[in-house]
Amino acid sequence: ASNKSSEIPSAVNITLGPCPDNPPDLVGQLLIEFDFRRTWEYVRKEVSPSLQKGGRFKPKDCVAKQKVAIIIPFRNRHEHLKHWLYYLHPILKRQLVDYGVYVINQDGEGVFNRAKLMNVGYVEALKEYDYDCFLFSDVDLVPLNDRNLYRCFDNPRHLAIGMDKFKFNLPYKTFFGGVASFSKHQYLKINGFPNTYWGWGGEDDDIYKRIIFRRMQVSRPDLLTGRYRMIRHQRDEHNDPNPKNPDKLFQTRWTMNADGINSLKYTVKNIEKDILYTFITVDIGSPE
Ligand code: UDH
Repeated sequence: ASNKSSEIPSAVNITLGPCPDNPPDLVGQLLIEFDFRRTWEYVRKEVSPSLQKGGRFKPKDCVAKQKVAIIIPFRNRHEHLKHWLYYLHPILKRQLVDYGVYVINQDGEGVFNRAKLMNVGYVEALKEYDYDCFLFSDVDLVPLNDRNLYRCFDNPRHLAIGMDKFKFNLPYKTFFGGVASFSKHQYLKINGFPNTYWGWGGEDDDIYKRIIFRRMQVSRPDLLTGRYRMIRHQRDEHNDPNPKNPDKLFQTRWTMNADGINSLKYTVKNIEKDILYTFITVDIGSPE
């Protein structure tokens, strides 16, 4: 009994190794269905274990190579958010990333502005944690394959290349909508996203142009890995196609230097920490 204490090491020093590039628990093709009977209680029970408040997760047996902020532009799509969280949390856990989910909720009933909300997400996420990768996702898009990795690559990455609504193909070659990731460096190189695309349309093409004008390329998964299911819905209120947006695209080369992360202005109204997500309500103003 006298030497019992010497059998117990005074400090257990376990150094975790880096997470593998090919996470071993991925399964490939997934069955995705948007069942209206799925409740919030059920989703919480299924996916909150191992999450930390605010929709945060870290692999427990290895050190993730990237810290990924997942940013969702949002207003009035709670039903979609429920399905998104139900499917994406388990996928992201299997992908072994150190991540947090930020839902950026546009306050009020003004005209929607997707790209500006995504800029807000970038700034707000960085206030919380030293993220080095930013992944922007629409709330109604769920990948059909967990090998479509939600992380950053050598070039800005477009992940949602094969949506079911476009018959699992790109609608056009330079399409950049839906889900995309940027390292901090790549994002800053293009001055973030435009703040001036109010209403539906154009902002994703502007972002594509920024990437090309800054001499980067777009990285993509293959067409099978890049399949997505979109939750069917009606057109939202206060997000009609804006006829001014297509013309703005002729100016991107010049406007991108002054319209972006360097000109972003907004006011945070509220921050709510749920176990499944961080919900940030912001006043982003209205078109000038
Ligand atoms: N979004 C909201 N609330 C809104 C508008 C947009 O949360 O009121 C977000 C949401 O993340 C959505 C994304 O912005 O997924 C893009 O919205 P969108 O309307 O530009 O794109 P989506 O593909 O719809 O969802 C296109 C119009 C569909 C009309 C279909 C008629 N059958």
